[in-house]
Formats: sequence, C-alpha cells, structure tokens
Amino acid sequence: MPAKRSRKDACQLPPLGMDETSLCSDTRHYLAHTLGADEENASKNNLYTALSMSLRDRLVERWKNTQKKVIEEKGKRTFYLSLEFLLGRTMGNALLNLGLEEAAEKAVAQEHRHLSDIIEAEPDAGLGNGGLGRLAACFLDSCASLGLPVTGYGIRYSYGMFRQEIRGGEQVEEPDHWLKNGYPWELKRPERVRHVHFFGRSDVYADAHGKLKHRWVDTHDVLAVPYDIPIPGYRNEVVNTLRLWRAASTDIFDLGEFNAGAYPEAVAAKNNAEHISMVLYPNDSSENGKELRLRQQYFLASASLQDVVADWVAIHGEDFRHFAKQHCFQLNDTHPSCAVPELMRLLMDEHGLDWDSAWNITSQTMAYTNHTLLPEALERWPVRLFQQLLPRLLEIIFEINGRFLQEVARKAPGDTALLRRLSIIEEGNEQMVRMAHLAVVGSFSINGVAALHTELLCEELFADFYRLWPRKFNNKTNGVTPRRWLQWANPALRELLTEHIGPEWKNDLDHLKKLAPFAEDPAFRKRWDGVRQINKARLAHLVQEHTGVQFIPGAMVDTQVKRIHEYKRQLLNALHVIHLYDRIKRGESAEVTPRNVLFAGKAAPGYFMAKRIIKLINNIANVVNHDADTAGRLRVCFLPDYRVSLMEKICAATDLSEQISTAGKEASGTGNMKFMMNGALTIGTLDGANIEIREAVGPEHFFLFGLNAHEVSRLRHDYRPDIYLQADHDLQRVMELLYSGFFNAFEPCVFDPIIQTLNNPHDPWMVLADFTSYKLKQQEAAALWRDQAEWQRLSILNTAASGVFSSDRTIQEYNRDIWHLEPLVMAP
Ligand code: B1H
Repeated sequence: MPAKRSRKDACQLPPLGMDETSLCSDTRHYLAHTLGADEENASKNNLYTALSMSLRDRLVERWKNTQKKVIEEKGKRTFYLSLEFLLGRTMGNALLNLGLEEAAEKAVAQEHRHLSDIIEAEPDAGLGNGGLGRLAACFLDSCASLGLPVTGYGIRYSYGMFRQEIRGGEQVEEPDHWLKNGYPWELKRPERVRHVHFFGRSDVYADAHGKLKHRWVDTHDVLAVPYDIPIPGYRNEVVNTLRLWRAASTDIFDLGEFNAGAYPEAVAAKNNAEHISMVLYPNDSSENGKELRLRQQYFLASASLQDVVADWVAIHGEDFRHFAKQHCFQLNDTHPSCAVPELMRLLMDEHGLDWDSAWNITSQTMAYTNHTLLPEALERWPVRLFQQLLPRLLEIIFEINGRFLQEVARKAPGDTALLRRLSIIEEGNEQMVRMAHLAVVGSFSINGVAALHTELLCEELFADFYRLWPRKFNNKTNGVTPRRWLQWANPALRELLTEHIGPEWKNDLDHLKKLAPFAEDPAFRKRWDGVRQINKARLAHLVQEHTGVQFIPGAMVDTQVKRIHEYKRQLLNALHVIHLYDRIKRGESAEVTPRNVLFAGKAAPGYFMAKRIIKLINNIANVVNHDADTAGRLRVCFLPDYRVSLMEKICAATDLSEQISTAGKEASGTGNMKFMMNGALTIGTLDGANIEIREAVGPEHFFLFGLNAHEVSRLRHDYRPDIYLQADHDLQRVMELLYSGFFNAFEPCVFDPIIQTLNNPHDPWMVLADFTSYKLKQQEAAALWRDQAEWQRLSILNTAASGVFSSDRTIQEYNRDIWHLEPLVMAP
C-alpha cells in the first residue's frame, strides 16, 4: 500500500489575495492562459470572463470551507426546491458580498476599462418568470448572508425567459441563449449524476423475507447532471450552493435499431432526454398543462431528493430514524410537489422502509409555499398522463389519498361532499391530480406570502384544509434582498445613508428607521434629491438609448414594471395616461403635472389580451410623444425586455410606484418593496403586501384607491361597468377616444377586444370600477409633487420604513417557524 500523502507533502495553496494586485494578476493570467486572449486588445467579454474566473476562485475557497463546516456541524439543513431561480447578473453581487468592488474597479482600470462596462457584458441568468423566481434568488442571498445551511435545487434551462423585442408596437419573442459564451460562475459535477425514471410500469415482487414490495420497471431513464453555482453571503465567509440539473441521455442505445444498421437514428433518439432542461415555460401565474412541463417537475424533484438521500446513506447507511430531524424541503409553489410521492418511493422502494415510517419522514420534512389564488394557476394533471409517465408515482398518490380520505371520514362521518372537495383526485369527465392538495396533505407547514394572501388562503382556497389542520397554516410576508436592491442598485444612496446613520443598516435593515428624523431637515432633503437626480439621469439615458424617448427633465417618474397580466391592470394605468393626454388637449396643460410614465414587462407568448395591452401602450406612447402639445408635460415609454438588470436601474429612479392590481389577486408583489426601499411613493390598492407597506409607512404617506378584496368579491355578481362610465365624464372621454380609433388610425379594430372587456359586466378585473378613485388619487399625487420639499420628505420616510421588507426578515421567520436551522459561523 502506498503511504497516504501527508498534508505537508501536498502542494499547499496559500489563500488568494483580496487586494487589487492579486485580483489583477489572476485576471491577466486567465486572459492570457485560459482564454488565450491578446492582452493588448482583449474584448469586454474576455475581460468579463477572466475577472469572473478570478472571483469564482475566491468564492470556491470559501465554498469548500463552508461545505466542510456543514459536514462537521452535523446540523439540520433545508433544501429549497424551485422550478425557477431568477438570478440576473452575478458579478456585481459577488463583488459586493466579497467586499471586492474597489479592488475590481482598480484592476479593471489597469486594463483601460470601466468596471461598469465589464458588468454590462454579463447576460442575465433569466431562469424564472417574475416574482416567484426572483423571490427564490433573494431568499438564497438572505440564507447565505444569515449563515443558514440552505441549498437551492433547480433546473439549468438552456434557454431562460425569452428576450422581448417590440416591433410595430407588438411583442416579438426571441430565444434567450444565455449560455452561448459559457457561464463562468458554474461548476459541473459529473461525479454526482443521477438517474431519473420515466414510463415503464409498477411491479410487485417478494423480497428475501417474503415481503411484498413494489418496484418501477421497464423505465426509460434520463440522466440528471448537476451544475453548482456559489451563493455568497454578505461579508461573512459563507458560500452556499445552488445546484441546477441538466438533462442528458443515458448511454444506452436502442440496440435493436443500432444493430439493424440504424445507427444515426439510434443516436438521434438520445436527443429526447435533453429536451427536458431545454427551456423555461414562460407562463407567469397560469399553468401550462403540457407533458414536458410535468417531466421537468418530476425531473427536478427526483434528482434533488436522490441527491439528498444519497448523502444521507453515505454517512448513516439505511438508518433513516433521524432523517426527518435533519432535513426540510421547502416547495416553491406546487411546481416541485412530485417531491411528496417521490420521497415516499425512494424510502420504500429503494431503501426498504414501510409505509408508516416513510410517511412520517415525508410529512415531517415537506413544507409548501403557496404563491397564488388565481384558479388558472392551480396545477392539475390528468391521471391518465401520470399513469403513463410516472406510473409508480401515481400508485403512491392514490395510496396517500386513500389513507387521507379515511382519516377525514373518521372525523366527519357521512360528509361525502367534504371528501370530494378535499380529495387529491378531482372526479369529473377526466380524473385529475390536484397538485395543491397533494402538497397540503404531504406538508407539515403551508404558508402564504403576505398577510391578506394567507388570510384568503385560509378562508377560501384551503378553507376545508384549514378547518382540518389550522396549525399547519402560517404567513410569511415576502421580502427582497437589500444587497442587490438597495446597496447595489443605488450606490449614491448607499453612501448618503452611511454618512448619516452609520453602516449598521447594511447588516440589519431595521436601522433604516434612524433615517426618519432627517426627513424634517431641509439640508438633508436637498442631498436626498441630489441622489435621486443622479439615478434619474442614469435611467433617462437608458430609456433614450433603448427607445429614443426623451424623458422630461425634472418630471415625475411614474413606473409600472411587472409581468403583463389583466389582473395587474396595466390597462387602468393606460386609461389614466389617455386621460392626462386628453386634459392637455383640452387646454388644461398648465394643470397637468409633468410626468414620464414608464411601462415594462413581458406577456406570456400565448396570452392574447396581454399582448394587445402591450400594443395599446405602445400606440398611446406613439401618439402622445409625437404631439407637440405634450412637450414638457407628458412622455410615455414602453421599455422592451424587462429583466432583473433593468429593474436595478429603474427602481432607484422611480418617484411613483404603480401597484394597482384588482384587490385580492396579487398574492404579495415584491417590486412594490424594491421601489419603497429606494424612496418611491406608492399608489396602490389594498392588495398583497401593499397593505403592509401602507401600514409600515403610515396611511397618510400612501396613495390608496379602489375597492378592497371583500368589495371586489361582493361586486362580482352585479358589476355594472356602464354605471361607472355614466358617473365620470373624464372616463367617457377616454373611452370615446378609444372607440374613435384615435390610437389605431391605420389598424382598424385592433383595440376592440380591449374595449369589449372593459365594458363587460363579467370583467373579473373591474377596471372601470376603480378608474375614478384612481384618477383622483393620481391628482393628489400630482399636487404633492408640486411641493417638492414635502415629496422628498415622504420619499425619505418610505425608505426609513422599508426595513421590514428585507428578505432577511422573511428568512428569519421561515427559520424561526419552519426550518429551525443553526446559523454557521465561519472564521474570518
Ligand atoms: C406568483 C406564480 C407563478 N404566483 C405559475 N404564482 C408559474 C405561477 O410557470 N408557472 O406555471 C409561474 C409563476 N408567480 C407570484 O409570486 C405572485 O403573483 C406575486 O404576487 C408574488 O409576489 C410572487 C412571489 O411570492
């Protein structure tokens, strides 16, 4: 046996330097030796890649130390399972969290470049649709920053959220090949590949002791190949992991075809497997119902659980007695909820546990977060599809359901209507698996994402479950990471804050409260305004560059950026813009407060109305911006390809944040929090987290309008849009402009579908019902804008009250109530 090499013999590596010189020399090394770039004229992209590699090395050191620590501590761990992680760019985040901003600035200067240009060379990792995916990314940042041992599991889509172009006012989707230049932040881990089963059938056999067991046979397997992305905490030496799975084919050919000479055909068949991780489904808040989507969901659940179980077995063998104490799986909506039957399957079929032991483990480790009440987003899969694709899983789901319904029947004998309502299987023309019911039955914790949302979950969507298990339900109001959304997005404000309230807010956002007294100080308000002007100039430049629209200097920046959806009511905002234009045209120009109205957002490619709304906004912008009468009064802009890196510039420059969804429909919203943190005032309905934003800043500092959720549901049955129209002359004029074809001169009838829904008594979003109160609130906001001292005062108070919307607070609550993890403390 060769002697084991002692540590001293090994070529020991000194820790990497955290100064500009070592960063610079490493970056040059990668430029010259790894990328083979000509040092004299390396491209921006070369420099971005080389600097990323230098930063990654520094992350990897801390990553390994963190992993070692996690193993040593033998503590409980949480796994965040999500079909979406909307990371955006990584370089800025790595620089900020490692404390290397200045060093990088100087290192890049030595290459005669600006760091800001290098940062712009990074494509966004757009592996998510919107709020739900971005929340997952904010949560990872907070977990690492709080030192909590949390690992993210997701899919490494080859194509993320589509790129949006606007042609002729319409959305055109282009594929987002974000990996085309390589992704320097990931490490492939081929040694941890997993096999995921599909198709085949469930088989019963007798084990060595004569016990009947199940196994899934004749399967078509797909390989799951992991790629790890480091998630650094904020200056605490912790680096957690986001593990993304790529699908690959097994090396098993169809030997029949192969030997029959159909070699290319046999090889080509391998392609099918790879389709699973090809593309993100671009539907926000509505289910897709496509078989490939179910394959993605099971692929993620199975690969991730196998990964965790394999680590357990490597240390504890087949003894699962303490598994539940040591693990929690947080399900980001129902999308990964195949995890419930899959963990049952792994424990029983692959590790020999009996049903009760497996169920105890499963139902004590799964926790489910619901993100929407919209019926169109509630996932249901045909039993027939499950049977074909995941036969063994379906068998387990039926067994879970049977046992669950027996328990209900014992508690409520004879109540068959209740059984039918609660069942995981929906009966009807076609039997369906209700994924939300599966998640609720299989989890020990179920949470909503804002106070109102959780209340409505308990009262409506899950009312029967709530009566059964009230203690499972809890609220976790969303938050956003203040590293990306305040420190990084708003460096000018960061400096001003630290100068006046000290640096503690960077580790605990509650310290922003100390800002409140400064709101009364005219000199400070001037400084505040100065910061806002810098950010607004930066945004105006970007808007001009991408759309040609010139923002009116000094005018209010009034912003609505989010997915385009009828419930979010971009239409209400558009009607208001028409109204402002109408006032200018009827000679009230002097009374119209100058505004730049900014819209951005993507529509699901198959969502007809959402696409028409984009067209309407663009046509309105075209008319307004080209009418000489609007000069200095009104500009309207639809900024294409909304994404994380754009929001970083938008949120710091917005004066008025539009959060105007129909009450009861927006589960939480998180853009609303980013705007508030950066000093925007909100105009909004009593919906989602708006309610908590208003409470935090004080009702007098929030522009509230519209029906509340109870009024909306009561009005549902006798909504009369004509009544609201009759009552508001301004609204009549707006609608007449629309009817007259004023915004679609050479495009007859394009807006007819919009006009029809607005006038439809079945319009679920009740746009006209809220128009008048919205218009009046907008007038109040405009009046306040004319008093700049007062506006700045409220702006400061908004930032001062925003500490509670840090995702650090949210994650501390998840940990206190659901996860119970011990924070890691790493030596500096
Ligand atoms: C949210 C989704 C969503 N809720 C289905 N539901 C999807 C549903 O691809 N799909 O099938 C994708 C996304 N997204 C959002 O979650 C809510 O609308 C927001 O109000 C909330 O702030 C956000 C985070 O909780």
